[in-house]
Amino acid sequence: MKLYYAPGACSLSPHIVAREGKIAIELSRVTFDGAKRTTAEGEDFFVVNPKGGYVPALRLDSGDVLSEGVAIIHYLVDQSSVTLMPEKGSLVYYRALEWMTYISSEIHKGFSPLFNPTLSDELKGQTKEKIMSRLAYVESELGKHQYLVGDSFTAPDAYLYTILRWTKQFGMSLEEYANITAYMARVESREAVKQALKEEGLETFYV
Ligand SMILES: N[C@@H](CCC(=O)N[C@@H](CS)C(=O)NCC(=O)O)C(=O)O
Repeated sequence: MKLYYAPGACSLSPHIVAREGKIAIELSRVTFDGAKRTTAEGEDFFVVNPKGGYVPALRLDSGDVLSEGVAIIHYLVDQSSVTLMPEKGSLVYYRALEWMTYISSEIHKGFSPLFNPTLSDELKGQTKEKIMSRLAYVESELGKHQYLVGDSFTAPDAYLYTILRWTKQFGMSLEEYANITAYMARVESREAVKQALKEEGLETFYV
């Protein structure tokens, strides 16, 4: 299997899940150069992922390509013998799905305007304020246990950690959120996470 990624992008979350799950994947870095996107192998990435040329995408051994981070993560979880999601059918399983959806639609996509270099300072400020207000809920939930759905790491933790790393990139302080800050350090100190960061050439920020 080959994961198409860009360093530090949301593709880091399936990368972490693969490393946590001890799943052998190859990595292919996608280079964004203006309107052009090229894989490490020189393919036009818009051909690999015609939905919009965005990462992540996962090429299966069959040659089929899966896109959408949440779907890729679930695919990887189901390939692994390591438990990375609560037991299917349990309430906590649906809590994990609830988190995946919330992170995807409310937090991940909440950051999207900040990647637009032409965004006005006013809109930047409003966007950051909205993200921070969403994080107030995350902060209170993380006061209850070590990870999002209990005291064990599960797939939504890979996703939340990946997205919240962007607060550094955009100069957003997590100082007022002690539980989130401790959580980021907890996730980042995991060997699989450190390995994925290293493979993408990324720094550790929290440990
Ligand atoms: N719906 C996609 C969105 C993925 C996405 O936002 N990818 C970003 C990186 S985090 C990207 O490749 N952006 C480039 C672009 O949209 O042109 C998913 O959830 O996987």
